[in-house]
Amino acid sequence: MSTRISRRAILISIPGAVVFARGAAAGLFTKALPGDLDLSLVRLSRGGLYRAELAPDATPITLRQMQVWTVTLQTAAGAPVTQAGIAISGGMPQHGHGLPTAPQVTKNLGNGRYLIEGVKFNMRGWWTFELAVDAAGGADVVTFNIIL
Ligand SMILES: [Cu+2]
Repeated sequence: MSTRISRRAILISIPGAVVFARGAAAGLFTKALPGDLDLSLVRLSRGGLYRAELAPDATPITLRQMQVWTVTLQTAAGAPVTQAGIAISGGMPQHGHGLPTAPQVTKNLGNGRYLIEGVKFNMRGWWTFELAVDAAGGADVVTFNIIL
């Protein structure tokens, strides 16, 4: 009698666990896009120190192809930021992973323009592309949102 009851309890609890696991997985992968997502390729840094403009080498931005981009950096007042250190990171906030490549600034083009090589996106969705800028005016971060 008691084994019959516990067996029944197991049979009931297994589908429950499956439903719970599915729900948890769905929660991980279907986070809604923030409604106020700014998709502009011209953005002010978080602390307001810099204004950055991203120029992909081709638009619309392609999937699974190595790209060369240019970023133009200015102070908030509009002066070119000519000697900046720029570290690049990013990823997909909804998926919890970073960029598939490690893009880097490979050339200072002068007048606040910098060449970024090694940009690639390997899936559709919402990507962030972050520039950690370190220059005479201080350190600040510019975040771009890109939807592919
Ligand atoms: Cu992803």
